[in-house]
Amino acid sequence: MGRTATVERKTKETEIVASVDLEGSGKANIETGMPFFNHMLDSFSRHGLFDIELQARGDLEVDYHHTVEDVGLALGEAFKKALGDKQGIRRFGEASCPLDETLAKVVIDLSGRPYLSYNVKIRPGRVGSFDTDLPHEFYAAFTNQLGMNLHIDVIRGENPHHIIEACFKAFARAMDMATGFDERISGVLSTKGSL
Ligand SMILES: [Mn+2]
Repeated sequence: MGRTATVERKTKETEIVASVDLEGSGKANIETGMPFFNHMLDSFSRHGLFDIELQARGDLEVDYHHTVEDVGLALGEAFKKALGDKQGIRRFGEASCPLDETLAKVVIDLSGRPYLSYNVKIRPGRVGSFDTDLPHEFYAAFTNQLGMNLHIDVIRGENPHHIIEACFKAFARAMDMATGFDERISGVLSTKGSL
């Protein structure tokens, strides 16, 4: 049985359709209107081995902020729907990814309780046309909508493109681990019996 979900989000600021397949192979079809953000979401799909289709149209002429945040909400909701009751999944995931001088570490608990700890020192500015503080908005929205505990730590790094990309790759790999099955787990991995 495939774990898939499609989510549509429409507001005065953005219109988003997002589909995810947790049993994918890393195929992505993503258009957000922001080339660098497309590149990061592509990387998330590829390295998490999730199939993701995402079309977002937003008021980019106002600011990228609305669209980045709403893409995070849509993907968080899609992952939540696709995960369902979380039977048999590992629940915890972690990964470290290097990219040249940068080393990023991500730890996830799909606990149902939203909490983001974002420890990323990055110089203010832009990568292409993409503000370096926008990933924080994306992760906050994703965390709140999915209900996960997400810790992101950049252990070292200088280049903003490398820092942001290493975080997305580590996030992808940690999410793949957390959402994946372990055949030794029966039911839901919680002493409470639910997540
Ligand atoms: Mn890159």
